[in-house]
Amino acid sequence: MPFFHRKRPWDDNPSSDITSESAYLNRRQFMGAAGALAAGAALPSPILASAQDPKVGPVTYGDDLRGELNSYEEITTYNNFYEFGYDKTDPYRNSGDFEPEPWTVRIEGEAKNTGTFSLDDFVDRSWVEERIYRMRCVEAWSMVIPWQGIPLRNVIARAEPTSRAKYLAFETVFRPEQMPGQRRAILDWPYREGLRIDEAANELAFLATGLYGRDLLAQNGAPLRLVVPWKYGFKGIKSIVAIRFVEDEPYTTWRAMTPSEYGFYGNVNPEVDHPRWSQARERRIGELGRRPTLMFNGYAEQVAPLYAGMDLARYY
Ligand SMILES: Nc1nc2c(c(=O)[nH]1)N[C@H]1C(S)=C(S)[C@@H](COP(=O)(O)O)O[C@H]1N2
Ligand SMILES: [Mo]
Repeated sequence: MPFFHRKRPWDDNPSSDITSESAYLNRRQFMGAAGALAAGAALPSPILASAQDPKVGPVTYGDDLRGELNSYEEITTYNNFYEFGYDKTDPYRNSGDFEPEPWTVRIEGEAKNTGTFSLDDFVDRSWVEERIYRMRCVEAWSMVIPWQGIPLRNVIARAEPTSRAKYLAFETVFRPEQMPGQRRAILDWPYREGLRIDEAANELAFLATGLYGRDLLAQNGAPLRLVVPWKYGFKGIKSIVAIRFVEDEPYTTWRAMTPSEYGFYGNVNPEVDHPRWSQARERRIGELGRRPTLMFNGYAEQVAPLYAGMDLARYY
């Protein structure tokens, strides 16, 4: 069964998609019921089996946010992805030449199981989950997005890092012929990001392959992108081709460009302002007015222990 299909009717026209959002929500409800049944039922049923789409998987986080979901159109037409240009609509307008398949991911550095993997080998389908997460950009806008993908901690466990591995360094693909923004020196390409290894092993850290039950579109970081919902969006590196286990804090693109504005951590924090944007409040896309920013974007319970004893105004 082809997992990474491209070119589907909705690829070209996200706005025709309102009906399939409700279809998605209904299917989710059905799968929830099927899952509950399957757990308690003795008899396997062919109808229930067909509802178990390996691309979607069980909802493991954020069911309580289902009522706040942004629309598929909002999530796929209002983006930051400078490889395709500066403006919010550039990523969906300028990504028509981008080819997300075939795709390979390199696992490198301080780990036992390094190598180059095809995406199908990299994404173990039995790991696929759905997670509804808040997403908060440092520019003070936010969304709620239903992702599908795999826990980053599973990838780390499979790689078997050595004791020298203290950080993970991620790298975006470099393809100026398919990514018009990369033909100019907007950033120091390729885009790079990193996490401390204990952050990367946190249960919330996720590698997304899809959203709303469909493969990721180019503008959202096809075919594989990082999602770390307690951090500002710039940490969520898109179109990943390499994950390297390293001993020292890695180079990260935005911090290297403007260290006074961007740190290594990028944790959402209403009390630490960005020089150009107050972080106390945020604009949820689709809402009028502003809402208060939540500490760690609402995920303090899961991640605050990672930063115990650290001065968050200094390690921003
Ligand atoms: N390679 C790459 N990854 C990137 C970016 C980028 O410009 N290039 N922008 C980041 C920023 S600033 C944000 S807010 C999120 C936006 O993700 P979304 O467009 O899927 O909402 O992607 C992040 N990942
Ligand atoms: Mo961002």
